[in-house]
Amino acid sequence: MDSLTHRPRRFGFFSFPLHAAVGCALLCGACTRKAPTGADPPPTGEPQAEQAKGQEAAGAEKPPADAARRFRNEPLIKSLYTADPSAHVWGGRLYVYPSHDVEAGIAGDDLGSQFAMRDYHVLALDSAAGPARDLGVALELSQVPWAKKQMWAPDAAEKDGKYYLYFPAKDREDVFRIGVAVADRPEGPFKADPEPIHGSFSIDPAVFRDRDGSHYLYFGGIWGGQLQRWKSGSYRKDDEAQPAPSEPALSPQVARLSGDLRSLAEPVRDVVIVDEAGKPLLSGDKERRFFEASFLHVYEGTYYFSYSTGDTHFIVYATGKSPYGPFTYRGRLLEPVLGWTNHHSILEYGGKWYLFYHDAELSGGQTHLRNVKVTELQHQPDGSIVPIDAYLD
Ligand code: FUB
Repeated sequence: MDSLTHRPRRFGFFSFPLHAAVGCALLCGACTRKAPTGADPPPTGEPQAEQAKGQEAAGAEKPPADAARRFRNEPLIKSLYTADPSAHVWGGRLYVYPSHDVEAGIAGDDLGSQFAMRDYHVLALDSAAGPARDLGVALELSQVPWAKKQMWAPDAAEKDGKYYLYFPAKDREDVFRIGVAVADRPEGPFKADPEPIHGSFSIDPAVFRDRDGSHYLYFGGIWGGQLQRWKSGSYRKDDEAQPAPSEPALSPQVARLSGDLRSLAEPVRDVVIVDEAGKPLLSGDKERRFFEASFLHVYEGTYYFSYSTGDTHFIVYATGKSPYGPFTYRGRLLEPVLGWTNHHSILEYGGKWYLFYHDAELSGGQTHLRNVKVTELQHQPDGSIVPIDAYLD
């Protein structure tokens, strides 16, 4: 299927999508696409008036041609808005650590200011098909001494019966850092370390445990994720420039974690993603280059690094022989979803592989009000992944 025929039309980075207007029509039953059931309570903390404000912004637009398409999967939970799902199995049980989206009444911009999340909830699933149950608030912004705002995509790890929540947030100087918080139970409550992880920066932490028990922290995101401000090696507030289109793209970052999982055991290094000729992907190669949402999994001894291409809206993957890379680009694994962002995790459970992802079905297409979903993922005998379309037709 030609992805261009169903790519949602969007206006600026993280800005309000055209689909929001479509959402109004869907909720009125005007289209055939599945709409949130009327019996569901409105998500907590998101006043209807605030949602309507957003819908007016795109109200003048006409629905795109793909508005009548049916979604492949249902939201895992409808009582709150969730995004950026990091799924784990602890003690044989499935948990999801998502972002908790809220309507903060902040206008969308290219830095993602409207993503003004203030806490994390943990979800539990009784089966991979869902639904998910909300286990409550695991960590709040007010409990993190160094953080000022914007609790973005988290991840979690477990070691020796302790649970570790990794999360990005802006510090008092509006610099994104990555923090860690520790709990005795998967659902928290988590207690945050007083300072962010030394040497961390940018967004979207993802923790990978290798077979030898070592843990690696991947992170980074361009544009609102501020990775470009660090390209000189130190933070430059006004340096928003990406490399020239013919230059190598900015790389995601990785470092091995120390044994207590609360600090970096080594200097951060670039995760280099190369093309089939071994050349680093270029900044102008927007359908393949890294944007945000790092994730690493291993399948049959091969390391798969997957990520979002951001402004082209794909989840793509690259493979390598080490958790450090380099990784060779292999292809797309998730086509664009409803909403601007695309963010995922991949997990084996009960002998099958699953992709956890999000879209904005529940809010009718409001990019900053998303919902997590799950679908099965297939590795083929040659190691490639069968690309997933979030729509049925
Ligand atoms: O949820 C806020 C941001 O949107 C995440 O950090 C990105 O990965 C994107 O999903």
